[in-house]
Amino acid sequence: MFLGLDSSTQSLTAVLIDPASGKIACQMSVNFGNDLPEYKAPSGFIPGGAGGEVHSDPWMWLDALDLLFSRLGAAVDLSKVEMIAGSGQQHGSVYLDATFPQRLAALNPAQDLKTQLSPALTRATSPIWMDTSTGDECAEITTALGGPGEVCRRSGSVAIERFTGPQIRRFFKNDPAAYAKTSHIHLVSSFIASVIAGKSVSIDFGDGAGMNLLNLSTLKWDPELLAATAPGLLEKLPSPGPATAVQGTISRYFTEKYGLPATCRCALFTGDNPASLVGMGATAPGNIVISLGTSDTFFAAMPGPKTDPGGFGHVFGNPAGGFMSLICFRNGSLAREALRDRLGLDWSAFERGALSDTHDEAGKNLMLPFFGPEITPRHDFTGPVMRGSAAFQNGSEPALQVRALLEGQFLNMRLHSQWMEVKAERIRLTGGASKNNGIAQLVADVFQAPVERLEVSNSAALGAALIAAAAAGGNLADLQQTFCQASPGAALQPDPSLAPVYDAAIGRFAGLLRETCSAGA
Ligand code: XUL
Repeated sequence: MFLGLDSSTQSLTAVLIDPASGKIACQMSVNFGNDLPEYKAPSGFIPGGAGGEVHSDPWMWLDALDLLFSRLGAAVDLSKVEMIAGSGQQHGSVYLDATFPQRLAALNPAQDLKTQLSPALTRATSPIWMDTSTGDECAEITTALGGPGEVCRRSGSVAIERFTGPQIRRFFKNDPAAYAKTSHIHLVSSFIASVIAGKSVSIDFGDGAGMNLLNLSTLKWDPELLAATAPGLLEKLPSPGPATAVQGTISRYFTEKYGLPATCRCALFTGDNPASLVGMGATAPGNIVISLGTSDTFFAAMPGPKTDPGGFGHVFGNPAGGFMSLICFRNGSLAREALRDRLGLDWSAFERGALSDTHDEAGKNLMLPFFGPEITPRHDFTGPVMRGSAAFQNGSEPALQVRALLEGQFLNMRLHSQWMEVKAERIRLTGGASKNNGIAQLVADVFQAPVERLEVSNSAALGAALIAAAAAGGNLADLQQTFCQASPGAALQPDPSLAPVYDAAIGRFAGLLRETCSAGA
């Protein structure tokens, strides 16, 4: 059996797979807010951060590991687990002193992880991907490199507030003494992997690419980016490596305490999005994944290396080899819920509005679907911008607004993913809103591609379990064939009569976006 762990913003999830039977043997989560209320982080991060700071408590992640393994050990026989791999929320970082490796090597099963490891932390809390506090540091790194194009050419993204390099620079500037005491800087993924392995392990290329520090041509830390970020950084960073690199057997702490076999090995951990690419069965080009969550993400395997000239998209490592692109849209469910509440609708009315009732109005009205600041495109919208019929503008037909909001979201995705030059042969849709048939049909129509939904919901943890099986010698494509099946009957075909409608609408949408952003509205 193979175990995949995903340490995400709100929970730590395990998926245990049995490739011999083709079955998922167990899925289980520890929810930080519900299961560890003493950390007062109902959504997994410390509420009330000032100046755009969003941090989490690494002690909580350690307690969650102990809790998850004690529950897993009680529910299933862990003695058959051959290999563990995992993933973590991207960009978040953990800062540790020189005692970290000794502490890992000496972990005592009679005590808990937190008591033994937390004295090694040089920064009490960890900045995570929701943090937007590093605008100055992004500007400084960009200037040092000679412009955003150069940062992007090297690292696959322009300097981004939530990325780890700018976060490290801010720590160095605000607390140079604590920075000097730091000997190891880990990502969430490589931190958890180190605890499992009982030694400080590498950062994988997939997650490492989300730091503004990895040179994507050499797959090594980039000397100029390091120098622009903070002094002495190279010595503090683990070396980068491929996700399937086996690190050795797991720590005695887990074998003695939770019944994993002494022969169980572990691979590197990657980012949650690269792991999801695997778990959605989309590591080969031609498959697009759209995840409709709090924010929406659009990601895909890339046929070759390419960066976004607009500076919105990111390039991460594809755990199956090569690269993947990812674009993040902040106004996802946030905007869908804002309009639903504003119009006083429920989700089923939303579905009818998006689909059958307004089919003849497809592409006629336009909405820039941003109910607050957006990152793709980067603009401080103060509310949606609307152009169209009187009934649409004055809200007398709410269904028209629902259709225009969803069309706007998917036209915006189509527009901002054009740089990838990937023809979507099929779209795999995931995330809470993907279950809504009306929304799923609109995705198919706007992109003119079939839409599929998979049976599994924990795609990152499943992807990690598949990476573990591949690291043990399994064939990843065969494993995906077995575990990443589309739900029967849940595939939707695009309506071809709408192809010219959306081809025309995308030009008008881009025009309205240009006009609005340049007017500063
Ligand atoms: C990607 C990103 C998020 C986190 C969420 O760039 O910031 O998707 O990985 O876990």
